[in-house]
Amino acid sequence: MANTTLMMIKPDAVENGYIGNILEKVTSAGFRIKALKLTRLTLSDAEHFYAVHNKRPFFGELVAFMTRGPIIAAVLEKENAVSDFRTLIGATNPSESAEGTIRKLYAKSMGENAVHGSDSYENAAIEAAFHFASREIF
Ligand code: FUP
Repeated sequence: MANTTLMMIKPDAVENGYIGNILEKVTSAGFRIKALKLTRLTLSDAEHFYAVHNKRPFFGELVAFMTRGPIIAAVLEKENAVSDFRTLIGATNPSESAEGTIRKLYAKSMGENAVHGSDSYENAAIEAAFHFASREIF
């Protein structure tokens, strides 16, 4: 699982019809799709996935948002996958994201920011195992 990262296309971007545009940006930037699915987080899934933020004031809103509709989960592979993907998606707050980044193009707010990207290879492996069985990763 070296050189991999875990992407989620969040409920806002799915609702707004951006799945295809975002996957096109991702593959054009040189990422190979190793695993991909449309799924929906349960409340306990979202609380577990974002447990690191569970004392933060925005936690309730974050969990409500992430469970309100389907998401895309994907495992992506590329050299420098974690940092290159975070560059491609842009800053957490889309108003601070660089021009041309996925969040600048497709997100409207910090709370609903279109995509997730792992922040380390260690977390990428944990997050990939959260979403996918090993037989679903190619
Ligand atoms: P990122 O790594 O860019 O996805 O951002 P974080 O892990 O810091 O935050 C995870 C999610 O929590 C963000 F995508 C949106 C939400 N969040 C807020 O709503 N408000 C904040 O102040 C920080 C994060």
